[in-house]
Amino acid sequence: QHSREGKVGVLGCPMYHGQTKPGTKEGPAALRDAGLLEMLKDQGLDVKDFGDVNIPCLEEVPLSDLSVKNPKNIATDVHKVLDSGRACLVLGGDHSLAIGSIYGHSLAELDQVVVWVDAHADINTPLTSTSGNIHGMPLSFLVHELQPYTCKLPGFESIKPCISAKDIVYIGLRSVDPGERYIIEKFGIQSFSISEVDKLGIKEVVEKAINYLDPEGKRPIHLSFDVDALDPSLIPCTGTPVLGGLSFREGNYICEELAATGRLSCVDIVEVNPTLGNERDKEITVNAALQIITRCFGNRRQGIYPKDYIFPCP
Ligand code: HAR
Ligand code: MN
Ligand code: MN
Ligand code: MN
Repeated sequence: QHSREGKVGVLGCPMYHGQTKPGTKEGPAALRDAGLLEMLKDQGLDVKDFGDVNIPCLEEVPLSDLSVKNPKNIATDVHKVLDSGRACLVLGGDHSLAIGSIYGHSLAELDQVVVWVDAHADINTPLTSTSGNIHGMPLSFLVHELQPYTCKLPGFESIKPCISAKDIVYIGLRSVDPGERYIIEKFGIQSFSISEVDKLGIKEVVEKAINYLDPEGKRPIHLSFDVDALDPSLIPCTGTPVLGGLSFREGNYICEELAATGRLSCVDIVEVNPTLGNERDKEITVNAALQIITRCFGNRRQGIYPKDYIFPCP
């Protein structure tokens, strides 16, 4: 069992080919410029910035090659960060980056489980997708059981399916395509849509999610957090907002509880698009995302103090 606690590697992933709005490539810079690294250090973490994954531009490489290079580069870098003994924080970028981050996680750790917090299920196959956008498909390339029902995209040969349907939990879904709902039911994927959050409350949802994925509490956790899971009032700068999302408190709670397991080894924060909306929207979005990130790495709302805290006495 690795101890990545207290050690974080930050990896920017300015991915934008998974959808049609290029501004997601500005996500990592917006989060860093707003003081992400300092915030993490201030909470007593050992933080190392691994820079950005090399994401080739459309102008430099033909489209058919992008699908080849991007997931592979992301996977290689995530593997590297995890092998350095740190938890990996992947800053997106659109959600197609999760193809690379989850695959990269599988190269470093056996037996990961995936918590997918999102308004969307992102499990369309290239055959069920009506948009053709890869950020709506990442899980379809990764789930073993789906492989007979999907086609290999040219260049995805380097990405091997590495998770089972039973090792995924969704939280916050409220925009699910027919093919995706069919997949969720056919393969029995555990889903706590926003309706279950309404019905059960966030405490029970998170408890059930963790117990379902790993009743013995041994497996590394991959959190793929799409900021559009939160209500659009909290995250105005995202490409596909859906009304009626998680409250800020629910989002914070999910991350606090996952961090408390001590087994959160990789976190994706995706779909921040700082080029949408005005300056105020950008500030709201980035602040919300930053706070969510700090919760993932042990900053609790009840207050914390570092291990080496010296209690002053006269
Ligand atoms: N389900 C739709 C599609 O496949 C929209 C999903 C994409 N939006 C996201 N992903 N932000 O979470 O095109
Ligand atoms: Mn998503
Ligand atoms: Mn390794
Ligand atoms: Mn989404």
